[in-house]
Amino acid sequence: MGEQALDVRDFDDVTDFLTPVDHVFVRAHLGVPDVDADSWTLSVEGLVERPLLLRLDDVLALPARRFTAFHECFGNPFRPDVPTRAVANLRWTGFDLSVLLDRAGPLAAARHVLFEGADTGSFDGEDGLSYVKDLPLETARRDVFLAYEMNGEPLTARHGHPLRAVVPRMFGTNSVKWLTRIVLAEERPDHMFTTRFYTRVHPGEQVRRPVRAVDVGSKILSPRDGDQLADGIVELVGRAWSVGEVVSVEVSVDDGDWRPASLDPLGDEPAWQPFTLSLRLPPGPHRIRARATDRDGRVQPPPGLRNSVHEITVTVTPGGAAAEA
Ligand SMILES: Nc1nc2c(c(=O)[nH]1)N[C@H]1C(S)=C(S)[C@@H](COP(=O)(O)O)O[C@H]1N2
Ligand SMILES: [Mo]
Repeated sequence: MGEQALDVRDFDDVTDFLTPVDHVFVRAHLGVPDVDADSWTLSVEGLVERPLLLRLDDVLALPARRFTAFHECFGNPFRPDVPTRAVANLRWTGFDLSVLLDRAGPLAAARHVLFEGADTGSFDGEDGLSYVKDLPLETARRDVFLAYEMNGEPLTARHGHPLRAVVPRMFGTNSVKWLTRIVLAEERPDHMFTTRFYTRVHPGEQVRRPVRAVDVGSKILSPRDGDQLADGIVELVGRAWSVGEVVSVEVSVDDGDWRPASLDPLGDEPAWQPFTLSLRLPPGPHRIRARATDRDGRVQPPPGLRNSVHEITVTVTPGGAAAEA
């Protein structure tokens, strides 16, 4: 069975700290469902003392919390080593999953939490699928957020209206959109998107693990790959992110030495970290690369892996300011 297009829409990178909603990539494996907010419900069921069934008004009445987090797609599950560099930074409004878990009361046997969306369809030759992800109960209780707003606006249909999961510092695949069902169970669910796709073997390991915590990454947002620059004095702008703080971003031009960029520290929120570097480029084509290192010492690898060093090529047209220097 061939590869499927998961990109609902192409995206254009912008240098805003918060990515405007219409510049955020959209991924949907089973198509975008048409969810009617008036009849939508969310259930919390399985190994709980008190199963819950909430309507949208119930969800909106809970005390709201907001935070900013980067949002990164793992990439195409058929080609897990190919970089797609689909990443955004978004402000979410909603509440912690723990609020619902406390109300429902997990039974002692509950070990895993399954999240299911309203989208249904076929994928990789299998029909009648829904989008299902799972996390260990303790991880879900600590990390999962349920959001109804992106950048202060109700979620759009494509991004999971009316409610979606958001799991900061984990790949976007875990952030189930159009959320309708939360099930507590003893075992992990065996499913297309839990145990078949979105698993990987980390370097130096033998076991296949679910795709969860992000890799260290960086992306040059300006200039853009292929840009023709009239001026050789360039203010490079990019963003870096990881599970923890990124402690350095280095830039190399035309295979020259790695030079440190100026990098914003990580604040209290799991947002991406801006970096900048002023460059003086002579006329002609130039290859610019960026490489992030996080506080655990993880470094972006050379080409061949999904989070490899980000590389762009720009051309300074003759007669630019640096040419006179
Ligand atoms: N229900 C559902 N949730 C989903 C998906 C999906 O296909 N169906 N795709 C996942 C993937 S792979 C990613 S990267 C993010 C993308 O979120 P976005 O489209 O809002 O950017 O949603 C995740 N949640
Ligand atoms: Mo994704």
